[in-house]
Amino acid sequence: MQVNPAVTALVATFYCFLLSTPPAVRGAERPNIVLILADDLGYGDPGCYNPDSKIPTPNIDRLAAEGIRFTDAHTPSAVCTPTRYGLLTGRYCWRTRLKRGVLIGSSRALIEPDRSTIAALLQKYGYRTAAIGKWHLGFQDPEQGRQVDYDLPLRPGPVTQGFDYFFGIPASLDMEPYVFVRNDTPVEPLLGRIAASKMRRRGGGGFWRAGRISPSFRHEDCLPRLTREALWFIQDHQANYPDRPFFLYFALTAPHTPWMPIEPFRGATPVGYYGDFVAQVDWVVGLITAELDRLGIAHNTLVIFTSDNGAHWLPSDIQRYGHRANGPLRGQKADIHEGGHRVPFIVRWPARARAGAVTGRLVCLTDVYATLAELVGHELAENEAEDSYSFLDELLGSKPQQPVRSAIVHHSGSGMFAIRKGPWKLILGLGSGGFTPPRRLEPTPGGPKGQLYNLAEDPAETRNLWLEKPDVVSELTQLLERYRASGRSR
Ligand SMILES: [Ca+2]
Repeated sequence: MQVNPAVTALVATFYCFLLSTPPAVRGAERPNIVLILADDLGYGDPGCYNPDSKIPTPNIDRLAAEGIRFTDAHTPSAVCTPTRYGLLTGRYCWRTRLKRGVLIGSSRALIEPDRSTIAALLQKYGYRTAAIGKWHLGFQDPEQGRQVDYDLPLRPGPVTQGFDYFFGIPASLDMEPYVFVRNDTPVEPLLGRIAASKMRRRGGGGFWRAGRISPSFRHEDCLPRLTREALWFIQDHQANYPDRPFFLYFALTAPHTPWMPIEPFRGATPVGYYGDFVAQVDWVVGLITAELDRLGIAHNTLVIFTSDNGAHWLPSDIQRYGHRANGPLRGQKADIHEGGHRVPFIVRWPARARAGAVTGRLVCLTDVYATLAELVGHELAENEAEDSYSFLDELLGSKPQQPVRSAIVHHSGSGMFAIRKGPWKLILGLGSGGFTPPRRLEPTPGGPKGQLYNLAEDPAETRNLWLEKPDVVSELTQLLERYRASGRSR
């Protein structure tokens, strides 16, 4: 039979189109989603990111080997609260009332009541959603008062912002009040007080601030308790809602201070309490993935593992332990330099995503929103996830159906801005903008007013090209201004 070559070509083109178009994953095929967010874990802690890491991380390494490891992934801020806002809403936090720093345990809700979150999005598409772990985004309406009243329902809060279930602590593990909250209620009254612990880096015991505490709360028990809750949620879901997919946002309280590894991990690494705590974090990751295996649901579960900012790791720690928690990157947590916000980012989805891949694709944690939206076939509204770009094509190895991120805004703990496009990174200011001294420097007459680095040639940000490349300075400054003024970068 003669076949018209034009028809053959047309059919071939059609099949190519089908293959290159990632259809939204529908109904019963939708994957479970487990998003594990470590707290202050550095780019150089997991072995898969740093062959010289002194901390064994076999479970995180296994996720990377079975999934995709991103080498140029960034948190939208170099500290906790704003990163969490950005991750959940797909929008940079500096657009909100919080312009620098973080919330504390008595802060009112930061996420605006009319704003969607990834949890609310997934709820709409049939998911059961849970947040377990550190919230750190405030409770109750800021219009109704300044301080959270823990005797009243903690609404707005996780359960009004898209989560069917919440179990966790209000803020960081070194911030009072020290109490577990289930849904919108503390599990125990805040009857006690605890004095501050100042033993931060030597002598163990960890660091926390003085304040209110519930009778049975023990800092050391926090991570194991949260882990049991996360495992329980997965088991309960499979037992009672097997026909629906679930979304678990598991926000670990570690390896943030206080560094309090439990017994099997004490002394397990040559990196002190911090290293032992990171080893415990890795074990927690392994417990979650083992549970997915045991229940036979790992194949169609999309697991994301990442961190909310870089490690709080001083030059003296590097010297003392010979371990680079932020790898070869400059700076640490809260800094505008790469050590502050470039983090491990691993995605594993055996059913659909590429396995064993490493990518230099530029992503921001705000991009999780648009990626999951594309996955379920949701079109973003104008006022939804304004700083979010889908990277679904990167997971599937397909042609992008949506614009790909070309630039990213960085933000330090003290509110210093930077913008990155291609190899160029422009920082609006001198100094680290964070924990590393000097935080801010005034320009000298005739000297640079900010910092410009070429990360392709100088990944450790050692050579400031601000004066040599005025065109790049001008172009990136304008782009950042546009992103700030327009209320969106998508
Ligand atoms: Ca953090």
